[in-house]
Amino acid sequence: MVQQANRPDGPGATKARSSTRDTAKADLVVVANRLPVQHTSNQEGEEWRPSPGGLVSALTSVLQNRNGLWIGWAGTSEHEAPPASYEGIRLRAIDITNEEYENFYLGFSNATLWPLYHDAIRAPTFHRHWWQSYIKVNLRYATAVADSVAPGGTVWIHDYQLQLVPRMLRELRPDVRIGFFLHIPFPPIELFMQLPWRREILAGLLGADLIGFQVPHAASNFSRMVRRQSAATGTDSLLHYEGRTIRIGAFPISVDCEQIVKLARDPDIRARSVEIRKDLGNPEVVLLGVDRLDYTKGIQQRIKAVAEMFQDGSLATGKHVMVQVAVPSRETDAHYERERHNLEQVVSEMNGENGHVGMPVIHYLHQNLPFDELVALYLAADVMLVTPFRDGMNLVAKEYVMCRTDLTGRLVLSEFAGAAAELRGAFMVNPHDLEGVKEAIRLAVNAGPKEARDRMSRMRRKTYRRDVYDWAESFLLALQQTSM
Ligand code: GDG
Repeated sequence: MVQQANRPDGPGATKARSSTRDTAKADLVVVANRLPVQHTSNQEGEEWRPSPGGLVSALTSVLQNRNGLWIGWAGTSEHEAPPASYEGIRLRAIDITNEEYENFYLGFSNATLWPLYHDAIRAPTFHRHWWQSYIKVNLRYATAVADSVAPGGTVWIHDYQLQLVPRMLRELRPDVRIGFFLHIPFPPIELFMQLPWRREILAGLLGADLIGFQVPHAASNFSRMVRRQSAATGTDSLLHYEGRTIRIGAFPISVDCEQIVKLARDPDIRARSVEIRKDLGNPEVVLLGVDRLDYTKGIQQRIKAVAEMFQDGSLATGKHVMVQVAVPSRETDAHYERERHNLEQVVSEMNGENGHVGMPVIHYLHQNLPFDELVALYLAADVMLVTPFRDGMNLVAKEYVMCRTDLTGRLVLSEFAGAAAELRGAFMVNPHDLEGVKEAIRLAVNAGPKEARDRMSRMRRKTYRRDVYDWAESFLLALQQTSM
């Protein structure tokens, strides 16, 4: 992966997991479901590598400057322990048993909270034993943090898997400053009310001094919910609860703009994008989708729209080609298995009905690609299709925009992605409205160079203004300014 060139097991990395306990307590602790390293095996052997992505780079950089520690699950219990340090920051691994993986992770996190927080696109499942496991694992994280953070230190907790940690940690360590950031949407009141443990989740979050969301709408959903369900009073941005003041705000996440622009200008990657277009038969227009294979991303619906356009003649075989990358995700979950099965059926129908020999209309990759290959694809694509039914932000949209240094390329974007609030130059769609999606694709495909340029430069200016490093710094600054 190009995004993170330095290896966590390189010179200076130590191997013993317990060594984190021997060193001084950390001034800043990041707590996330996963550590920033992942175990990989290839022909050369096995190793721990940095997890790709701008989030890891940004959090690593703030931790490096502040005697930092990252606490999370290594993603496996079958291999040797992860390194005790990475890029000058210490790592502390949380153990999760196979049973907890089933109940806490696949169960409560991904089959209860994930669908509930994404507008219940799939019916959320509620099981009491999943909830018990969620409490148990959250307490394990909270205890590890309490044991690792310096007096008066700062703790930044991430995402929906760890919503009870703020309160648990406050009870163990009232001296520390606690921030929480939710990467996914916070649902409207009517949906959140379904959760049998809604009060406990809200109380868990209210243990923080600052609670951050991707967009103002999510922040206000949360504040209104809290005022209705608890003794908290206040406004959308400031709550008073149990004698404390809690700040609520929107902190839209972004990407590593400089890094992406650098890759987009790399001659090898540019040459690769030309090669990709050639391999696709040098069509007039390449349409691209890149998503984790997840039912929230609207992949099938988008492919259906494109298929209908081939049928009604607005797209033509040979002249227009679509590429869909669907990155394997949560494969042991039945919902995801079904999603993959249905998606592959739609893809093969589309090719069966519209393709010619040696000329499919959609190229489908169920793979995790190296990031520079992804950049080459972004460069090869004339029209990027990002049509989730609901998405906290959607970084793919921002990555595409940052890659288009020559101001070409058009983005079709769901109004239900957090990114829609910033990327106003996109062709906006309601992904549930198939005719509307087709019309937006038609407009994007046929947009003239001047219109495309105006739209793209508007989106690039906006994205450039705040990258992922600014996001991390602004959250931590707001956290430092909270009253304790
Ligand atoms: C959650 C929220 C929020 C994709 N395919 C490959 C690959 N990717 C990378 C992309 C991008 C990331 O994965 C996907 O990020 P998204 O934001 O689009 O979506 P989620 O995974 O659902 O993320 C989301 C985000 O958290 C951050 O807060 O925006 O709303 O759901 O960076 O580049 N990377 C590589 N190979 C691939 O094949 N290397």
